[in-house]
Amino acid sequence: MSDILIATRGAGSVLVEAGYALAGLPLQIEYMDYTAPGPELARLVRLNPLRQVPTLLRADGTVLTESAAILLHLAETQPQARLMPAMDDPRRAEFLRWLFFINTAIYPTFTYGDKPQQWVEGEAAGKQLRASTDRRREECWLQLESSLTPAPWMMGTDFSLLDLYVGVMSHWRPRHIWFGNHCPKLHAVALEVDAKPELADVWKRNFRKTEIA
Ligand SMILES: N[C@@H](CCC(=O)N[C@@H](CS)C(=O)NCC(=O)O)C(=O)O
Repeated sequence: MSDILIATRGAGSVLVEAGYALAGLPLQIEYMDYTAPGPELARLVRLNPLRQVPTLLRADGTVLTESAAILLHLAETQPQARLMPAMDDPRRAEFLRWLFFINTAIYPTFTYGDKPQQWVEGEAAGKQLRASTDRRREECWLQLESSLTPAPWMMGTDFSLLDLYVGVMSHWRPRHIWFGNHCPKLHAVALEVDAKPELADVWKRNFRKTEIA
């Protein structure tokens, strides 16, 4: 029996779809729309009170949430997939730093900026929250851009989960064109990730049209 991923096309669950594809593991994907009220959302909330995808139902009956937890566990249990620097690799600490930077500084900007009316009252406050979280996200990406020199991957010669996050998140606001103009090194990584043949089916399922320019 394979793990079951509760997913929304184009959302953070793409990261897990891609991780499983790179590890060559079977995965049953159940797509739903996390923004649409109904029985599928009610089930998601029961499994993950944060009502977020990815939510993973593991073959052993346990539930796993948080993309980084799911992917780090995958990397640990599937070392042949080489999804992160090994324990004794000097780049490991830096890898962890930026993985958590993306997850704790960048990802929440979507949580609070995507649906600002969930967090503040009034149109003006909503617009302000949207704008400030968008700005904060751009600042974070610029910090990452100036901190690492991909060659060709974020951690140097070896692909890692960091590349996956950059690749997937470049499809989201501020999107590829902004990355091309402001973060050319990250943009180059995103293009390489999008071109990975092992991930072609994942992209097809999730991003109708890649708006890379
Ligand atoms: N920290 C979580 C964030 C997941 C997340 O924010 N997913 C979005 C879709 S990309 C979501 O489900 N948003 C709905 C919500 O937060 O209400 C993770 O890394 O898995």
